[in-house]
Amino acid sequence: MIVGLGKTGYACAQYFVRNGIPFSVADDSDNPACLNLLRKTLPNLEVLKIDEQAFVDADLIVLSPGVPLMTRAIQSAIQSGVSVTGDIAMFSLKTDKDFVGITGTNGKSSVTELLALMAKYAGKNIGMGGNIGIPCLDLLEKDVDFNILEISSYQLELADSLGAKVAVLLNLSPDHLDRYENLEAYYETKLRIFNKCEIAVVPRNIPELVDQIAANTFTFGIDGPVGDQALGVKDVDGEPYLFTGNRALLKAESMKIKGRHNWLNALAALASGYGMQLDEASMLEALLSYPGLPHRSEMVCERHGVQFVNDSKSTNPGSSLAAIEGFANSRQKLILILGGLMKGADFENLKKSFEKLNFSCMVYGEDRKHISNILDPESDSIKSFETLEELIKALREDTTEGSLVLFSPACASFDQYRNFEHRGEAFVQLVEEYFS
Ligand code: UMA
Ligand code: ADP
Repeated sequence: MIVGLGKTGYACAQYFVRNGIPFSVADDSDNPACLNLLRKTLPNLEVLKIDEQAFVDADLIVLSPGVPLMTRAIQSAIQSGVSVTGDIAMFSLKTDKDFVGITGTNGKSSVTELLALMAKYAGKNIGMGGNIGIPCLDLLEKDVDFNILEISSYQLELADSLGAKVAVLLNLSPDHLDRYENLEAYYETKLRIFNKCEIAVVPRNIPELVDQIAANTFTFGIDGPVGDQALGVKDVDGEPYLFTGNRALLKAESMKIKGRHNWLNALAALASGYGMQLDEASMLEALLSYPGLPHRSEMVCERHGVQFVNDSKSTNPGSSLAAIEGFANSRQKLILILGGLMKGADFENLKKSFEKLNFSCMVYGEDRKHISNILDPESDSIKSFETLEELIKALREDTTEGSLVLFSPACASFDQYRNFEHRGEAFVQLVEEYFS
């Protein structure tokens, strides 16, 4: 029983068709995302609703990551002995190739793409997929040297013994609290990335983790690295350099990707590359040429001396904090734009940063009042707007030459946009319109 007919469900259905395995499909929607596509292969396919009746006879449920495991019908199927799995677990059982699994609250797509580029520069033929948008079951068909998977916490919920050759945790900060009972539950799910891995890549700022993991470990952090298999950042003649052990690799500012969070991403990708025995010189060459992904701390334009950064992919406070730390400096006036749906996230650290660093803040969208109340309960210094368009229109009055406008919403986009890409494109278009 395939539950959810989006990208995951469709890839799973194709896998079952290829392997002659009979299946049914269930989805809550009257018009599931990939129904028309699947009907090209199976014109008479009927889609069941997600309810207990549909699941009583199932041998196995393959659950799409967007359908919560706690869904009542899924829980009662489990109680009556039906096994539930996910595409990542199926992939790890079926693949005969090594794979790197990358998770973390933020930076997954950036590091997945970067590692893929490093592998290509090192002459490897790789497959890349998972949460980044290419369902992992599609990768089983490809003849590659190894695969690189971006893995979300939703996907890890359904993968007990992953068995990655290299398992990478980038960072942990509050997110998805609308789906998990508490933060611990979310963090525990993330740590499943290390189950049965051969090599672990671990952030040094979670020290208790390093001792917990029974694998060959690489660590990375913003501090100076100590010992073998430790990567970090150290100053050389007053300039920050990426280091492995006591060896300088390259000047951090020479990379196209900017901000300390991107230095950490670079170190995590390098550590993963060492784990996969990629040639170091090729990895460094890739690192210097990597432009980063759109909508992630992306410098989009400069108008009348004002710089505009599109960080629409920021859907939680942790990623906005990283962007603020990356861009806040004493030379430029920073104007931060927040807004959208908070998803139950904790904005306390963002509030501390707002108090400590000298930036101004504007908000829009459904949770705008809540956000400004948290950041600045005592005053009305935060300007608030219903839509992003009204905000950008008003922004013209607030910007002076030398300002930097950082669109890093810290929220989900679904109140007013289809997704983060749509939101980022809207931001760029509005800037073009009102600042030309
Ligand atoms: N559906 C239900 N009931 C529900 C929820 C969903 O019936 O309660 C149905 C919908 O009607 C729809 C289908 O399920 O037809 C969609 O399934 P899905 O939400 O699992 O989406 P997919 O298209 O299969 O995409 C999933 C990931 N989506 C989610 O985790 C929500 C994609 O990550 C991933 O790229 C893709 O698999 C391939 O692996 C997206 C994402 O937002 C980008 N991920 C989250 C994030 O990055 O924060 C975790
Ligand atoms: P993910 O795939 O985990 O959502 P992305 O690479 O798409 O991560 O980036 C999402 C957001 O997180 C962007 O706003 C980006 O600027 C920010 N970000 C990227 N790397 C990090 C990091 N190491 N720490 C914190 N934030 C980050």
